[in-house]
Amino acid sequence: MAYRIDKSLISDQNSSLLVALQDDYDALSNKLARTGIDIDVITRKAAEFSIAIPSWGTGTGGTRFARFPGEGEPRNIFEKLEDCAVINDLSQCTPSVSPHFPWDKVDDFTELKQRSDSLGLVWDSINSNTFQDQPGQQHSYKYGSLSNTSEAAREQAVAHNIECIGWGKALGSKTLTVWVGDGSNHPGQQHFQSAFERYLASMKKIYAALPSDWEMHIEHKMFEPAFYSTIIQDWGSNILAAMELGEQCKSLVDLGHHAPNANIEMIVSRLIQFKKLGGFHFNDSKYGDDDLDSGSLHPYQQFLIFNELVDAEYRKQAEFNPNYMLDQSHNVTDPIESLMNSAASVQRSYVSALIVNREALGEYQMNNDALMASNTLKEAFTIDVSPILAMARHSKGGAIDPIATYRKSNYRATVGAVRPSSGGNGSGIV
Ligand SMILES: [Mn+2]
Repeated sequence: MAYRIDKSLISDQNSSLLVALQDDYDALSNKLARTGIDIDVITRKAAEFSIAIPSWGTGTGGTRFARFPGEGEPRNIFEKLEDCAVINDLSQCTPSVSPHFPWDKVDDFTELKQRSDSLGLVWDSINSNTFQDQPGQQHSYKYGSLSNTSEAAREQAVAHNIECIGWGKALGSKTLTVWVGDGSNHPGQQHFQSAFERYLASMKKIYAALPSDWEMHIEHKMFEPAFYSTIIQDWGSNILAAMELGEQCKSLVDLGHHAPNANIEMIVSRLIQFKKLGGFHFNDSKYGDDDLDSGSLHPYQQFLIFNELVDAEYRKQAEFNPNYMLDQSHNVTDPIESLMNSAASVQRSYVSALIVNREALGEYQMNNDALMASNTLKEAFTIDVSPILAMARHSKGGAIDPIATYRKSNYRATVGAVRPSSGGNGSGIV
């Protein structure tokens, strides 16, 4: 039986915060009304916003040097689901979970589906894994998977992805996300074109097995684990592959998978324009693929990305329905707290983008008024939309202050008593 946060605890905590929240909400309502914005419309949109939790994010992360496990880490997908239910109960914007196979593989997918149903959770994109060898695996991925020079290794990787689609069907998912670590470490090690051709030929076999109502998302990553070249290293290779494969294949943008200072919001705009934006993995970074908490370093960049997304939403851009997901490594925080904080941070960027005065922005752009165009974005970004986020959560039975309520619940210590430590020496790559 899953341990859940007591609803009465949430309402008790909320009742002590509601008067102040209503004051702040009314003040913000008046402020927004002066520019013709109805706060309740924005709050309803905020309440409809959702972002998926990666199953692997519920465990403590680490680096290639070490991992320092936290208390009461989930030991399997069922316990990961319990943690995801807590996150959603308090945040009310994370109703879906993205699994990773074979990490989350079970014998009985019907049982897993029943469990997620009972916790009020649904399944987001399925992630395949051909970037590491599994025990007993016949062909190694040391020299790549879908682009391996060995046909047998490529076929094994294709078969795994097709198997993932089958498990996804059992769970009610509609998306397969493919990220491969294929690449090279030495100049000359790999023939670039031949490797990309092998990758595309393998991906075509997976695409052919895709149900007609599914999408396949390709995730690019600049470097790591390969440090000289990577098969899908940037959005250029990504969109080329997606265009080659067909309409059901789109590109996925992980914020940490670009060169430092890359203009990610412009990449997002390009993908939207050519109907190839499949989804996001949100996180933040300072040096590389740091997988830090979303919005912890570059909240303005996150806002600028949502400025493009909201623009597409308002324009009713064709084939625009991206999946939102967090993809972070929580090395020194309680993953549940980081995931709640990060989901709210992404939701905040969405809400801030909703209150941009788009009519004024459009006029400033047409008149080449760079300063006022920039100020229009900054104005929306600097308005504190916290009362909207809190009211959206409260309206759905969530916590006005998710972190405080979570700490008050004593959930971590409670599950810590029934989930023994998984040990601290393993690799921390998640
Ligand atoms: Mn990712």
